[in-house]
Amino acid sequence: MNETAYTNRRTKLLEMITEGVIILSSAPTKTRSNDTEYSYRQNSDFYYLTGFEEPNSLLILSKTKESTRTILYVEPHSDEYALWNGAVLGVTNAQQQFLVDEVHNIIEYPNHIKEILRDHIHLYFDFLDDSHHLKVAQNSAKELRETRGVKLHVRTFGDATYLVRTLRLTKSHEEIEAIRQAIELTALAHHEAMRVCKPSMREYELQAAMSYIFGVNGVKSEAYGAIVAGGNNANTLHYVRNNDTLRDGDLVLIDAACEWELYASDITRTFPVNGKFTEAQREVYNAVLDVQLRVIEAIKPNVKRDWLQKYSEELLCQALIDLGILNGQCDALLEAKAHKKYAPHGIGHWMGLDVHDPCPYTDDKGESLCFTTGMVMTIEPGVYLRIDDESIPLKYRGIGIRIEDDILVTDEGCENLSSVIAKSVEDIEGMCRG
Ligand SMILES: [Mn+2]
Repeated sequence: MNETAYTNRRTKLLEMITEGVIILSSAPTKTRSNDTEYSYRQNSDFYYLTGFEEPNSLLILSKTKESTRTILYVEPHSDEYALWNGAVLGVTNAQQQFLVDEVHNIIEYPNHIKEILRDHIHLYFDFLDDSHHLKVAQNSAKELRETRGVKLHVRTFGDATYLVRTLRLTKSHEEIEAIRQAIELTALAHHEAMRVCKPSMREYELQAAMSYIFGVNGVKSEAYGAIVAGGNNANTLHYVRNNDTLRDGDLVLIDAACEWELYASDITRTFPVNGKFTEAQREVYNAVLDVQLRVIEAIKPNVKRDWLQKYSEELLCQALIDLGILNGQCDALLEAKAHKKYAPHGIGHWMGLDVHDPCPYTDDKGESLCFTTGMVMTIEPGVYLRIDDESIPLKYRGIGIRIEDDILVTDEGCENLSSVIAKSVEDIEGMCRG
C-alpha cells in the first residue's frame, strides 16, 4: 500500500465529520506471562489509517471550519530498546515516511493534547480503547470545560470506529490484491491437507502440514485459530482442540486460513479422510454445495445482505427436507426455525483487515445494507448432524459439513476469490489422490 492510500483514507474520514478531534490508539502489547508477550498485532482501524505497525503510537486528526490537521505520535529511538527488540522507526524516519502533517515523540503527547482539544466540540474515539492516552485526553477535556475563558469545549463523544469501519466496507484494488495473496497461500495449504490426509493421522498433523506451507511462504500470522475437525467433531462449531484421531470413513472439516499484510482470508473445506466420499456423505455434501453455489450466484450490487441471509435459510431448509432430515412444509419449518437445529449460523460475514471485519451491516436507520462493488463477504453454509441425534436418518449421523469461500462484489455481480480451491466431489477426490 503506498502512502497516498493512507492519506486518502484520512481525508475521507475527516470529510465524514463537520468538526472535532479523532483519536485512535495503536493496539496495546499483551503480556503472556512474566516478561514474555503475545506476538503483536496492530489495531486494524489504526492500521487502516496509518499503515504503521508499531505499538505505543497514536493518531490524532482534527478539523475546524478552516483547516484540518493530522498528527502521529511514535515511540522515539532508544539504543537500549534497539538492543533488545530491534530499532523502532523513530520520529525522524516517521516524518519522512508518513504523509501526516506532524510526527512527534509519544512522550510529548500529554503536553499537546489540551491545545489540540481546545475550542472543539466533538471528540471521537474507540469506545473499547482503555489506553492511558485516551484517559489523558478525556481528563484534558474535563479540565478545559472548567477553565475560565475557554469558549467551546468537548460536549459530544462519537464512535470513531463506526466512521472508519464504514470506509473499510469498500475495499480498494490494493486491499483486494492483499486478500488475493492470502487466499493463494491458503489454497496451497488446503490442497496440501487434502493430499497428505490419511486414516489414523491426528487432526493436529493436518494443521501442522498447513502451518508449514504458510511458514515457508512468509506468512506472519494465520487469520484465526484453525479448526481441524474429524467426523462428529465437525458438529462442534468452534472446535479447536484438533487432537483427535482421523478415522477411515469419516469426513474432516478444515476451517483455516492465513493473513497477508494484515488482510485475512477465511476458507473452509470438508473432505473424506480416506479420499473417497461415501454415498451418504456425498448426498449431504452436494446439498450444502448446491446451496453455497446458489447463494453466491445471487450476490450482486443492490441486493440486501438481509435478503441473502433469508434466501440462504430457505435453501438450507429445503435441502434438509429433501434429505429427509426435516419433515413438513418449508414455510412452516422456517417460521418455527426448525432448520436452525442443523444449520445454526449465519451465511457469512464481512472480511478484510479482520477475518470477521467489524464493518456495519445496517445503515443509520437500521436498514440492512445493500451490496456494492468492492465489498468482500464470506459465504459459508453448513449442515451439522450430530452422531447422538436420533431424529436424523442413521446414515447421516455424525456428518458435519461447511463449505466457505471469500466473495468480492463486482459491478457485474461477484467474483469468488477462492474458486481455485478444490470444492466439487470430483475435484476433492482428485486432490486427495494427489
Ligand atoms: Mn468465516
